[in-house]
Amino acid sequence: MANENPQEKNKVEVDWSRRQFLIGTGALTVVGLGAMFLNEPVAAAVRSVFGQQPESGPITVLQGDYFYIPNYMTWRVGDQISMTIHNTSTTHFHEMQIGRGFNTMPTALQTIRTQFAEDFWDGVPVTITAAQGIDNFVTNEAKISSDVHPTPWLLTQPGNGGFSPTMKPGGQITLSFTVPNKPGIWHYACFVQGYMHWLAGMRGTINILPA
Ligand SMILES: [Cu+2]
Repeated sequence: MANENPQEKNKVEVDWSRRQFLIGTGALTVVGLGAMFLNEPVAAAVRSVFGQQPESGPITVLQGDYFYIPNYMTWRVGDQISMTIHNTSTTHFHEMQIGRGFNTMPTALQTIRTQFAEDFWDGVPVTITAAQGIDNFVTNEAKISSDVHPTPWLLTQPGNGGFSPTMKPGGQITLSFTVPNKPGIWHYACFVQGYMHWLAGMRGTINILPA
């Protein structure tokens, strides 16, 4: 009963392969455009079409003047993450706050976004497993379980901004944590030199999926 015609079988496989090739080429083209322009509407369209697997385990976030790579991440509640933040700049200090909303400060010229209004790290246990070239570290309401004393850097407490390490050029830090039950869209940003780094594009988005 089975179709034993080798030519017919071969034809089907060729068609299937060509179809896969065309889909793959199209995906690469669109992803390439999204990466080239780092254009949020394009990037969002790429993600909606092709989906995004949650990152977990060891991940690296590179800081530059003035951007993050990646500028979009997907995490899942309960996942264990070991995030290394590396400042690749040779000239500038950079930080990475994660939060939602903005605290703003009106000035004569414009409203300055000074930090996030809601700190993602509030109440989150965090372990620092490696650090070098840190300028200062704001713990805010995160629960730092690693021994950060004596500090090779300036450690500052709540009231000085959201949880954030600020890296000197070339500096890096590794933070280990379990993604807390805070699903939804969060943002990360560098507020060093005020609004300027954020305005220049030093920001990203984290989509946290429910467990
Ligand atoms: Cu910066």
